[in-house]
Amino acid sequence: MLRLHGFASSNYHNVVKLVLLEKGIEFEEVTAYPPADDAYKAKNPTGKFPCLETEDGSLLGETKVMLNYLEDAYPQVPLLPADPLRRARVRELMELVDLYLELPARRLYSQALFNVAVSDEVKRSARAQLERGVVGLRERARFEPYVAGRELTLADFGAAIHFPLISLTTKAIYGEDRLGAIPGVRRQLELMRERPSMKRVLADRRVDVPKFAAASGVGAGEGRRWVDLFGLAEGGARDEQGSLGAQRARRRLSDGRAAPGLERRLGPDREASGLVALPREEPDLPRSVRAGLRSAARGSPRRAHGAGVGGVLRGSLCRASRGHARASARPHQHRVAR
Ligand SMILES: N[C@@H](CCC(=O)N[C@@H](CS)C(=O)NCC(=O)O)C(=O)O
Repeated sequence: MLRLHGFASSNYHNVVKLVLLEKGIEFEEVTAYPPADDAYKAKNPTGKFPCLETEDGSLLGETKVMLNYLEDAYPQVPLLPADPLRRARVRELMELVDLYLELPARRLYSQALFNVAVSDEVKRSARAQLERGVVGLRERARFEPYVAGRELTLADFGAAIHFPLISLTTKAIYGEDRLGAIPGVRRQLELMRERPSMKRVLADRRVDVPKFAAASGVGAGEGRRWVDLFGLAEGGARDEQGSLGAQRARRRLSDGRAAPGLERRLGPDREASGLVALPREEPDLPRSVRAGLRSAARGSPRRAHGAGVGGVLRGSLCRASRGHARASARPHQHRVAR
């Protein structure tokens, strides 16, 4: 049986999981949280999550590679068109979403989601990349109603998982949901949310977020905030489908006084975004981790990592988890029954 190693709060993990579910492939999820320990790195040397173990025990890293493998090895439920050019177009859309939308948005997650400011320079350069992505999506995506046209394709899963967080993040940082105005995005997300695969992924994510927060070593209060934030991201471009957590998060994020102990921290960028409410105290991360996050947010080359400053599911938060996870002898890896 195939095994998907990773964690159910992770965007990239969930993209692969959606494709496994859509294709009706039997698989087992083996939960492993960042930071990658030696056992995980033996499976995926980059230490990135997820990694896919094939039926013969071979191991694959990199999400889009996994998707293409699943398409080649399990063609019964096709998620790419037969025509080579149309296949290439789907793959172009997947690259566009990852490179020019998800990765730059990820550089902003630390401020948008975790109250750790990113520098103006990071905001400027992320915006330039995001604009390429927005223009690319407008020009290349079809949304008829799916990203690449009338058929559901591999490109729809990354979109369904990443778009809501990108919307939330661009609204928080630039005061505008940069995807919201693209015709068809909202409808595609609505359709995707109706799919049983997506319902299952979102339900599993809800269960995992507190575990992920605990594995990352943040305190209970911050953990609850993460639950709320992920709930908010479920709403995506359309709010009304959000969970209870999403509704609570919206209240917290929109009026700074709704939740006890929270206040809006005044500052030019946050003030403009109107979205970030902060705990009265610093988030309950250890001091060394907060210093690391700030340093990364300033764009310090020593700390900068991957595509830039950290974010929730890669980079800073994952780095944030490192100290804690090492200090606590908490086992990192366990199997989850499906
Ligand atoms: N290019 C990778 C990106 C995967 C990625 O960034 N995963 C995050 C979790 S969503 C991660 O591994 N974070 C831990 C880290 O960066 O150390 C892929 O496509 O699989």
